[in-house]
Amino acid sequence: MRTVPADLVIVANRLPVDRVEQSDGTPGWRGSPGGLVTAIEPVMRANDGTWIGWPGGTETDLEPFEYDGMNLVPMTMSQSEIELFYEGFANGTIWPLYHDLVAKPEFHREWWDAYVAVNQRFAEKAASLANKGATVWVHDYQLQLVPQMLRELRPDLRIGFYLHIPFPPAELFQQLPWRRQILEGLLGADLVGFQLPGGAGNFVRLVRQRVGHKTHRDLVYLPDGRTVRAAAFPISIDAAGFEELAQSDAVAERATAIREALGNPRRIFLGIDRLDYTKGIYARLRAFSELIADGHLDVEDAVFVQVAVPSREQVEQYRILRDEIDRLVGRINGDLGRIGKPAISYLHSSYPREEMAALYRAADIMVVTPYRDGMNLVAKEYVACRFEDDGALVLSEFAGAADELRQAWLVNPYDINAMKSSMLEAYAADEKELTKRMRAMRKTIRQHDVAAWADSFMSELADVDNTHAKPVKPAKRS
Ligand code: GDG
Repeated sequence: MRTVPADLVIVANRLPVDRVEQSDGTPGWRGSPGGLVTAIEPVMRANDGTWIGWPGGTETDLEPFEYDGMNLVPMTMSQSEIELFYEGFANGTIWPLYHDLVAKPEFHREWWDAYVAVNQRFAEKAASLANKGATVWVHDYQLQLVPQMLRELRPDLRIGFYLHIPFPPAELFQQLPWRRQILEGLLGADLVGFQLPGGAGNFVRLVRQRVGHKTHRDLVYLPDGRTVRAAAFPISIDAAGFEELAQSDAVAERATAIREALGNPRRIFLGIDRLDYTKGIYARLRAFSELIADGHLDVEDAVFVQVAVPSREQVEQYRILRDEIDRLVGRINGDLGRIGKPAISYLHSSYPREEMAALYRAADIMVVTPYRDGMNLVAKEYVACRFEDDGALVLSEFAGAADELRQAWLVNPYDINAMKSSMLEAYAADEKELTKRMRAMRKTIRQHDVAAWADSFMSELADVDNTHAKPVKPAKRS
């Protein structure tokens, strides 16, 4: 396929497709439409943009290709890069450090070296594909050095960076042996976007204290005369798309079938998370089991469906977590379940979007209790699917989504008794109470959907005073 220079280049660790075997046995691609693709697709199309990323695996010689009208450029990754860069520095150092040290981050110089090398390769690829004065939007914690590396290669570009996970306070960040390099890496961007104002504030404060640049509110003044803006852009979902899916006949039928398969209990509790130690799955299941053991709930009336989507299975901490949760679920069901009535229905698997919507529709109480989460889209998707203004959301105060979804039952996930009380309140809430809360949350989600998120980031980026670059066209929306 052609790789003509593009006016808009998206740089993310992953491409929005997975490698699959086609019916004739040859390898092909299947879209993995996450929130990011939905958000970025319209602006990609309007600008005939190009997306650079890793397709997973260790295949080499992959050529750029077109998928569903998007120009995709695959980056290769060697086995040792997967181990040192991806599982190592990205998921063994940055991920736990940025999530409040929920797990202990490891600092290894060879992991850092691989991080630098992979970031450099991504920056070089973006530099080779971007038109003169183009806009490049770099995503997430795996690629924090790309903005600066890219600016060195191509000072004519307009560069945006968005961090999907929290940006930690100075007390934690300064443990990082390479703290200054990361801050300088991000400062290569014209606009650095965070989920919440707190993350943007942490970043600006660290830049002032650690790098010594002058700052004023959300602006950083660099010695070369450039300014960098750091601001919050809370990410969201395709609210209308989820609502439409939830209203479809197929999803309605499937939701009824799910309830029936669970024995039509009075209330279904639901958790859906990547199997990650930040998500608080263990404590939430314990809280639910104690409600049964204490006699507040009965397995005849209530069941907890927990979907744990396999994630980062090569990383030791994730394997340990899986074993711990397997053991806990086995113990709870062994102690508290009855024949045909487990307390917890546990699924270690991933599902198509339709099945997710059916689960959201079937569930009366959604329980989202991460210890720390950039945003948490699952909470927003549940709200979007409750088109009858019913259902309850129990939500951790430490998820970014709690800033907007104020009418949820907000809980401290470290406080098991508080989680028990909130789950019980949500269980017992009357229709009027549920409607009042859900209606308010749905209004918020409709107004702040993913299209609004992408538009506001792109327009702020276009407004940045960068005299070399040309503006990007807004997405064409109906
Ligand atoms: C990171 C940050 C931030 C999950 N299982 C299946 C499936 N999913 C979809 C959900 C949701 C997405 O994956 C998960 O997003 P979350 O926000 O809940 O969590 P992370 O994966 O940790 O995401 C987070 C996010 O980035 C965006 O900035 O909110 O804080 O940690 O959309 O629906 N989708 C399908 N099958 C599954 O089995 N189809």
